Amino acid sequence: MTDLTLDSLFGQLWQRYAALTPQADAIRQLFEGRGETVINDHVAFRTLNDHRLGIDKIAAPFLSLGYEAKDEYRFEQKKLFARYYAHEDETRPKVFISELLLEECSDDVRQAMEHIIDQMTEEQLSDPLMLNSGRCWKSDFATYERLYEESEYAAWFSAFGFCANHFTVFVNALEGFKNLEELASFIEDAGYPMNRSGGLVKGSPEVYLEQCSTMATKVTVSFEDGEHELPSCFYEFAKRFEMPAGGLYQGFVAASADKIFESTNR
Ligand code: OOG
Ligand code: NI
Repeated sequence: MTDLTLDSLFGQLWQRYAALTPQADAIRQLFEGRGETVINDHVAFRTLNDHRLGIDKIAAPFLSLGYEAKDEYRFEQKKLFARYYAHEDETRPKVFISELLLEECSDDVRQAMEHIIDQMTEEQLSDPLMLNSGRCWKSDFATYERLYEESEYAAWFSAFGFCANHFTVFVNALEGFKNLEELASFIEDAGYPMNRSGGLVKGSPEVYLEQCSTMATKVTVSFEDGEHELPSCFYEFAKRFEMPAGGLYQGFVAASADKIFESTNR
């Protein structure tokens, strides 16, 4: 990992993400076609709270490249915990990593997720770039459907594994949109439906953060028991507001994040 730089890490992450999420590159190009410069606010990852692949494991390459752990968030209903990481160079995207709390899941979900981990080889488990290694296990659609009943997050993870779940455009750096509503209409007019769970725009200036996201692209996933079209990854848009003490708010907002997770719903 000695040769790894932030540029190459984010480049590799974007490559896998864009391949799974053609809408992201298409939307980015639409912005650039309007003369905008696209800067990322954050990149998000999903994992399980097993020590072999938990948040700390996903965060390791970022920590080795100068990132520091910041605030933590808890999503009771979804049985998730999350932490974000930031670089002192504020032009670098923040990194938001969540994990499913296996001890809070039913025996059925826990066993299915343990079956996934058991299939990972030593080499896969010790890969410093595990965060971008995709699905490292065999998986079947019957299990996906069962998992989906209890945890959409668990089902998504069983189908897609390790990758950037979304990149997020830093809207403050865009010039041609008055607000997120206007930006969302532009994206919907281009043919990409937005996530309306909890309303189109999540958050407000009062919590110093407004966010919206597309619904994840549907891609063909090959399971042991056939191929199915499932939501993969999505694109998010975040606008940050000035805090009374000065400077833009840098954290996340749990109530908004709770709804952003639903961008991978079927
Ligand atoms: C993360 C959802 C939360 C945000 O910006 O609040 C989030 C996910 O869907 O994995 O990204
Ligand atoms: Ni996000």
